[in-house]
Amino acid sequence: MAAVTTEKHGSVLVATANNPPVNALSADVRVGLDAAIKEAAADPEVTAVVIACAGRTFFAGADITEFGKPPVEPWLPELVDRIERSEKPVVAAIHGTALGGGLEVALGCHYRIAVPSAKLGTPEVKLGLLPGAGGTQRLPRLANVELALKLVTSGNPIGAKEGQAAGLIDRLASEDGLLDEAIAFAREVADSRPLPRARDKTASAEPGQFDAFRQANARAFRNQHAPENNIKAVEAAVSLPFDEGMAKERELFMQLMFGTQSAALRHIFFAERKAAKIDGIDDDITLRPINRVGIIGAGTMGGGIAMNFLTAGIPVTIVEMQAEALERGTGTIRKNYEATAAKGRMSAEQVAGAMGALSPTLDFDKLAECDLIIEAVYESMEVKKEVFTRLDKIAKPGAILASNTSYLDINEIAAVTSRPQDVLGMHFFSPANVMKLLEIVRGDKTADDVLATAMALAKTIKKVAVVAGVAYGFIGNRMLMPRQVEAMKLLMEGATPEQVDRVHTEFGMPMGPFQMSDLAGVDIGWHRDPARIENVRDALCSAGRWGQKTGKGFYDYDEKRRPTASAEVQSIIDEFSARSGSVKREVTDEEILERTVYPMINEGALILAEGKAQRASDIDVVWIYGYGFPPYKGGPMFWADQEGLGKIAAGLEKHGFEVAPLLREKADANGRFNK
Ligand code: T1G
Repeated sequence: MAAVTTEKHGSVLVATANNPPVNALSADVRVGLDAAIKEAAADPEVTAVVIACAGRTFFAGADITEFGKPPVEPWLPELVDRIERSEKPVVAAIHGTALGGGLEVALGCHYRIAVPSAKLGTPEVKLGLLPGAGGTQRLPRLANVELALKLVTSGNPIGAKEGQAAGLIDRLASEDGLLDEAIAFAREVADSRPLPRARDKTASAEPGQFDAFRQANARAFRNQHAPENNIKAVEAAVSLPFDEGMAKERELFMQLMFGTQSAALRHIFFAERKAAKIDGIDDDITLRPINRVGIIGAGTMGGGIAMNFLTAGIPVTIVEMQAEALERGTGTIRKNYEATAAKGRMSAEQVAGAMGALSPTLDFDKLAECDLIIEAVYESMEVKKEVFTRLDKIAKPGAILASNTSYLDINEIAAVTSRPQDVLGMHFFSPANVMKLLEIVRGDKTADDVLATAMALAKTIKKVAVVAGVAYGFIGNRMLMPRQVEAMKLLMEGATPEQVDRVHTEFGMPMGPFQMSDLAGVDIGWHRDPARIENVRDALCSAGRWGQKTGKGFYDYDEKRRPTASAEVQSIIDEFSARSGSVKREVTDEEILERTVYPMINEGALILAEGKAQRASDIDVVWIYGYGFPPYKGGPMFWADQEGLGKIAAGLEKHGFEVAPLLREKADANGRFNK
């Protein structure tokens, strides 16, 4: 099937692209569109052109799979220019998501008609790029600088109605009449001259508008190259004539295209999608129907997990042992939804719908109606075994039994049931209704359809899921442990919590190891015996320094939870440092980075070698979506590849670590974790 077909509807030539799944503007599509414009120009009967797309969406952008390969003509900016220079009006018929180069094609057209459900966006910044086919020059001219800056630096789409209000869309079509209405629109404008072209308009800005925008977004854009280049390109649209602005856009685009940050972001784009594929299981395996989900435990995790399904329209039965805990849990769910509604991100009806789909109960047997049951009870193997023993007796045949455990052995839990094939781990990250990562832990006996059902469900509840093998801490938490151990050792040698955390936030992490410990709770895993003080953590917990929840942990916190260094903590550290016989010294930032990040990569190599992660890019996805690893660094394994595995191995050896065999092997071969 040709990538673009043309058909005359009277005097209107309709060019329809068909490049599933998202009509990416591949070379074939570009050649086809170019031919259609030439065909229209050569045919005296043709008075106007409509560019449309078959399938689910208008062009969703340039074809990202072509990046890094030798460019094939016509290049997209050139094609958009030819469309705009057409002597006959070209109308874009937009449905689905007109994104990136797709929106740029539409902006090169003389008119744009869209269905109300269509979305317009320039997500290039999320790939570390900028709209490189004239988007930064046409958006400010057709709409305004403020909207252009918002679109190109956020990467988030706007709806067709907002687009129309801003001047990007000329007309809204009915949802099921787009093509006919586009053809009628083309007929209507066939003779109107001069043709409206973005390049003939000018863009203007308020004095200081760009710098004010930079300041307002400094924190969000920190360490990233793409946002600033996007701003510079829009500035050029105001300060330069169109063709010079286009040249500036190209220069700024090429800087990004060949930078490491875009390579990292494009890696993550594909890694996130690859993570959803389970090696050895057919994509068309029959999934188990999930019509009702049971959650055991209405605490922070149980309530957050429940919200994921309620928001996706899946009824939930939530079970607690005590009425008071159940009341508190369902109250928290309602409060969270109401807070979301207050921000305008949900309507009151949606809140009512979600809460209406929640069935709180003290009756454990009610779980017999559920197709998937997730336990989110206390992190103790004994407690979990007890729960699964009970579940085995009451859950219906074929129900999937999942544990939300963060560390524990799924095989051991499955073994207490008569149905280990129906058991797996679904490890959500707190807050479970917010964090996108879901580790799906595959037990030795987990059935393929159970695993595939959980993976498909993850997409339904808008999670990014990664399959993990059974090992203490699975993937993310397993890599976190050596980092935390080393961070504590560095305190004994003279580093401070502030310094260690600063190194990590400067690296791009949202917070450092000690800030994270205070957020999660210094007391997690503490033996709870205040008289037993064997290390810094025991001393902090015994002193009531449990973290943000008690107003103090490694840091002191004010009423707004802003951290300040604590003299009491420093004296505890100094005391244990003296006891450990460590000689306090100046610890450099570089040493801190090497001793806390390299061991994570080493652990990642062990995870890969043991087959506990399907691929290195899955580990990258875990860290970006579960722990806020900076996406513009591509994840720990991608970043290690960029640093050079030889450098990582040498750094580990320098600090006395045993280099994982797979890392050593790849370092010696000058290899990479990610292909
Ligand atoms: N190029 C190539 N493949 C793409 C693609 C693209 N632009 N977008 C999606 N795919 C593949 C994706 O890898 C997956 O493949 C399948 O399509 C379904 O995608 C010059 C330079 C459109 C909102 O950044 O945001 O234009 O895994 O699973 O959840 O200025 O895809 O099935 O083999 O995501 O329904 C700008 C990226 C490019 C849009 C649909 N455009 N795509 O979401 O499906 S740069 C983008 C998306 C650019 C110009 C610049 C989403 C979607 P597979 P999916 P979805």
